[in-house]
Amino acid sequence: MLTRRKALISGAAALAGSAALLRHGEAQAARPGRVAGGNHAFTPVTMPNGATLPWTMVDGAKEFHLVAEPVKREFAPGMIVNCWGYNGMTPGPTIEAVEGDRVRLIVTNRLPERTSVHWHGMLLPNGMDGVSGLTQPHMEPGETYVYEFTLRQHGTLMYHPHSDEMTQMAMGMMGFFIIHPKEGENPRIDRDFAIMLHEWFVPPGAFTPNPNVMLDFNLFTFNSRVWPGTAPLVAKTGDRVRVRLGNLSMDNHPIHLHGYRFEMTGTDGGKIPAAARWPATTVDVPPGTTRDVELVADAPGDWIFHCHKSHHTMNAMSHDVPNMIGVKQAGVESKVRAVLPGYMAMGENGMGNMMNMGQPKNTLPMMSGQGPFGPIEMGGMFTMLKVRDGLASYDDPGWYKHPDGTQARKIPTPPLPKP
Ligand SMILES: [Cu+2]
Repeated sequence: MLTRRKALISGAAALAGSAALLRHGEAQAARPGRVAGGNHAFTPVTMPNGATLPWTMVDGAKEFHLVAEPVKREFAPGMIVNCWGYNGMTPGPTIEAVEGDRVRLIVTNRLPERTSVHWHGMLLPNGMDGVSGLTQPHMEPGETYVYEFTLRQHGTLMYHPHSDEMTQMAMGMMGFFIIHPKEGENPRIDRDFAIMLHEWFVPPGAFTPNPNVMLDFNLFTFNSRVWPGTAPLVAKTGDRVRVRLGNLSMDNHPIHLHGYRFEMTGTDGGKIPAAARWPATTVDVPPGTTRDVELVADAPGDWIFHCHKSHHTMNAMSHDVPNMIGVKQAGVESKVRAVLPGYMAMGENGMGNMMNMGQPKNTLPMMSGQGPFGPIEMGGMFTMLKVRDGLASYDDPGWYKHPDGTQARKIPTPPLPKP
């Protein structure tokens, strides 16, 4: 029999398990295509490497179940991290509803410490705000609390604990709460993605993040995955694409897309009026906010989408390495090896070829990922928008085939002045 937790893990599993989990009414789960939310059509949100939370209609409210608990998360093949999250995952499953809906959120605490859930950005009765000690008692291990309110807004909102926040958020406890506008979308959205940005310090060789770190993080994630473990965002040529970005980490993340201009169309406060938008290629997402950007996918290709802080596209980053760029190290290696067997002189010509050095167990290379033309030399907050003509499905279409005459090519080096 499916356990309840497994039933909540993925869209497919949720559908299969919903009969066991749900007692009354209809089940709603993430699936491709257009679905009805109340009387209003909307395109369901796609959580790359994540899932959407199913609900049942009970006594006039959409009822959602969240379980706060320790979870194991694979950041990329080769690295498993001991995190905390909801329903077996970090970020927790996306809650999706429509403006005007009544929602009931039933939360059980299976953590080793007390918690609460705060509904970030929500217009709600003060007693539903989830601030432990102020608006409710702490939710002790084993206890269940229910939150219930009517959605009076739309936009990209979030949920996270308001109880030992420093530990619980550093361990991965956060999720999206997405509210679609009741009047629908105009223009309509064809692909609607949600990506939670986060940062972690997992000492090399360790399995558990250290929540005491304030600035010097070494892993930077999209939906708690790092490149090359991040799923691509796939769209058909002509699709209108929205990407919703949420940030509950300690830093801002300037997220940049290649090959396109986009507009920021919403925040955790809702839609931005059309007259207030401007074109850009990078959107900065400060801590404690969400940003929605939209574009029309009119340029086929594999376009990278990444944080523009270059240390945030590295894995297992260590910041106390001496800078050896331009330092002549000829002869150094053999001399040092006499006293330190196995010493490698490195970094003289940059660090791009250092991706395959040996590392401690459960530690990813700093940069990795193989592309069609060689190593991509990235990590962390990095994925791709893959746009193709006439796609039959939104599965990963593989690498882009560049039409003749549209790709950089090698030519003989022309004579240059002497350096
Ligand atoms: Cu960043």
